[in-house]
Amino acid sequence: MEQDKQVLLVFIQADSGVDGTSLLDSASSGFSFFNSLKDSVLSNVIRRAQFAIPPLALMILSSQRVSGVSQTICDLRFEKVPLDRHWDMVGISVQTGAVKPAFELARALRSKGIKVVLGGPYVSIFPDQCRDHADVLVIGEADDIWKEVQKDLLSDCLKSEYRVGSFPDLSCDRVVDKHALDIKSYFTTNVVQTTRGCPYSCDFCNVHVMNGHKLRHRSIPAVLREVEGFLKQDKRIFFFLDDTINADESYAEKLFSELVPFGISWVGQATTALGEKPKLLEAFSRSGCGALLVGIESLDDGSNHAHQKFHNPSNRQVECIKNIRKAGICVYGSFIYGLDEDTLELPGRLEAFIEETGIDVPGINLLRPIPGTGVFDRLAAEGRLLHSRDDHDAFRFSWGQEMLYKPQRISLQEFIPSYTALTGRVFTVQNALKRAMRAPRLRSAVLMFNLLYVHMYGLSRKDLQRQLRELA
Ligand code: B12
Ligand code: SF4
Repeated sequence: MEQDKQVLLVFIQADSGVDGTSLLDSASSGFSFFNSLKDSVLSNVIRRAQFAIPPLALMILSSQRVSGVSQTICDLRFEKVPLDRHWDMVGISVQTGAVKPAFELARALRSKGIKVVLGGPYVSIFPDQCRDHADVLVIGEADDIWKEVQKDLLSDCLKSEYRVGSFPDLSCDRVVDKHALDIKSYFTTNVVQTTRGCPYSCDFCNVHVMNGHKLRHRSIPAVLREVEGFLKQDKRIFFFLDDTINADESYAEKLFSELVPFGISWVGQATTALGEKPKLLEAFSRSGCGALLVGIESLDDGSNHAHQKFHNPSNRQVECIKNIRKAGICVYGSFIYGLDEDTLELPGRLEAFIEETGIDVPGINLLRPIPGTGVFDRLAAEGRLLHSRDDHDAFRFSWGQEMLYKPQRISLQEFIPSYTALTGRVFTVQNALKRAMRAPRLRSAVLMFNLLYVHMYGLSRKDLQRQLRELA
């Protein structure tokens, strides 16, 4: 009997960030054995405990089965590429900030005669930059076309490019399963997406570029079946990966009301507008929502507008966040300091806002101009990027550890000390304990996140101070 063709699907680890923060330049830490041991232990804890969820994209692809092809997922956050086994084809998911390690892996595999397929956000936005690094490119959302690629592999007629003509229709039922995953590596494997696309156009984001502005829905019965099926293998918490789980309020209300009997607990991402919708809030709370990440970005409407973010006006934020927390849902508030209209008085307001609202886990990010976003092109045109616009490696994934552009209204020499002073005040052990004590739920998780941030923002300050010295 002929053996199945073996396909490996690889998810690349980022240098830093949620994949396990480390100093961008370890020499600046004043190397000591103790320091590096502590940093590597904490980096491991962060990787495993913080967001150790499987790559849904690769679960979706491996669930598109073709007879005669066997698929395995390799997540480089937890394992090395298993080169001791035979692979007919390796697919790599290329994210924009991790292009370099993806291309290096592709080169190493191709030198061994293994066929390499590249897909994912970077390939979909910058196919021309990827051509020389792959045997096959898949451009766009590959939910359906992946079967065609596998069939062509079987008949030995792979094309050099597969381009998805239109966004896949999510309303037809595609089963997502976990057979290709190593379930025990993860904090949970219950990752579900109910909609794709985003009606908004924030210029620092490329979700609307990759997935379009129209919200595409999966059918509610299909999502319910998926939740039921997932629960049989893994009873842990669910992550709903939709960018805005309340984007279509009536769909969300129906879905989460129907999920109440499943007795799950879940987390997701929402806009603060949820705080003004009591029925939806109640459906979220009753269906087991423990925490929501909300993107607040700047407290200055002018700044948000300068970046094409018009939803969530600042005068309604406080009330909305309080209402969400009153419903028993923790709030992870994600801010960006350094947007175009931000000034040096913003940090004081931000600290007061975190206190007033009682935000359980604050995340104070630096703007990351990601190639392929509106803000990247604008900053390049205005001469405000700190690296050449063609050097995509320079715009790597990292935590709030380096400035990649010049803020509009604050000089870098003033901005960096102002940001590091802010994170130094917000992320203290004392504040971590206080936030955990007052959290409406999930107190140990709130404590863990806040304590990890004390460590991570400490590293961010060291890297930024080094950058400031270099700039001087
Ligand atoms: C869940 C999530 C995470 C999770 C899981 C990571 C993951 N990618 O699965 C965690 C929390 C770990 C995470 C971490 C980070 N994330 Co994140 N994350 C998301 C989120 C919300 C959903 C990802 C998802 O599952 N989408 C659904 C799937 C189905 O879509 P997809 O990944 O695009 O895959 C489709 C196609 O691209 C293609 N495809 C993808 N891979 C491959 C591979 C092959 C071989 C083929 C053929 C096709 C193919 O087919 C898929 C099916 O249609 C997205 C936003 C979004 N809407 O996508 C951000 C997003 C991917 N993250 C982003 C960022 C910046 C990060 C971090 C850098 C944050 C940080 N500072 O540390 C890290 C980087 C981690 C890493 N190693 O890449 C950016 C990436 C920007 C970019 N252009 O690359 C996004 C787009 C958010 C944004 N607003 O810009 N993230
Ligand atoms: S940041 Fe969120 S709301 Fe804004 S465009 Fe991206 S996904 Fe949509």
